Amino acid sequence: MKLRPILSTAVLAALCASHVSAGAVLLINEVDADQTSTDASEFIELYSPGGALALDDFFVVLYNGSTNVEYSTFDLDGQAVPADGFFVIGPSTLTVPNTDYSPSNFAATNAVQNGQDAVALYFDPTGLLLASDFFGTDVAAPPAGAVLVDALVYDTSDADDPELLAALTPGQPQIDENGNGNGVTESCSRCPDGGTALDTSTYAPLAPTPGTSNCAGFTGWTDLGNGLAGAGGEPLLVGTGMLGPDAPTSLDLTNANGSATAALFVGLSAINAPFKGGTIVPAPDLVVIVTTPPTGEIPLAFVWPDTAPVGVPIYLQWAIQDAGAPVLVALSNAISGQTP
Ligand SMILES: [Ca+2]
Ligand SMILES: [Ca+2]
Ligand SMILES: [Ca+2]
Ligand SMILES: [Ca+2]
Repeated sequence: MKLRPILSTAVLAALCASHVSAGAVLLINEVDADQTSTDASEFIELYSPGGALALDDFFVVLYNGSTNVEYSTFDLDGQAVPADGFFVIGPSTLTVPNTDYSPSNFAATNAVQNGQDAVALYFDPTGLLLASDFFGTDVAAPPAGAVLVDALVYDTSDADDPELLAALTPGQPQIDENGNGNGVTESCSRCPDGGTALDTSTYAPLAPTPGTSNCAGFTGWTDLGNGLAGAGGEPLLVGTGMLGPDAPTSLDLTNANGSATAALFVGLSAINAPFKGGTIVPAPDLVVIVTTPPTGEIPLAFVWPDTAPVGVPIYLQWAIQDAGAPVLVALSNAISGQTP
């Protein structure tokens, strides 16, 4: 007589998958694949938001984009994330600061292909898998029981890889390590650290920081209010992105009067002065005059300059010609940030 297992492997895997993602216990946080000349300082940084974490039954698997097949697997059995939450896998030559683990199969040079390729993190709830079970597997067919925890599909100025993206991070962006033209001196970095498993939208090419935060000293935007409604209500200014060297930033104005003259006030200090029946927050050091498009929306995306002065506050607010405003000028809310 055959005993029926109480829980099938598939059910067990599903249970553990929900456990792993619900706790968001471990994420890929940073990958540096490309350096100047021969790549000898490649690393993969994992991040545990909760701090120390045993890494038994976790595997880091590298996939080659041209074949969509595994080319290196690092078995993390017996390893542990230290209390600071950052765990660095790098070469045994210790060319990478803060290296926590140098697997014997992590080559001294060219261990991490430059893309279009992928790094994936799996958990094995069965406790039965070996690194060799991953060897030569197609990205779409990992060994039975392996649960995908997190992944990054990346490149160095290459086209997107449809097979890797579909299998690992469907609907998510592929990250270009060379997105700022500095691939050899920057890495694919999540900022803020951690984030949501399998969501790659917060990666940016930033300076390599093995074993430490990818965006220490970076700041976000603060909404300072003080909007003044026009005919269609208050124009809304939203700043997104972390302010830091080479970090993607956007300043998006919506709900403004269309086809109207508008002025963006930029200041390095706040004045909070009465203005057109409302309050202007920035003490203007720079005023940019434009005509709003008919949609009344002005998206402005840019990369925060790495030459920006350090520790300087910046204040922004729009004023838009609007017949529905008390003195014919509507104001967006003001926002502020601080250069890192
Ligand atoms: Ca490389
Ligand atoms: Ca790099
Ligand atoms: Ca491919
Ligand atoms: Ca880091």
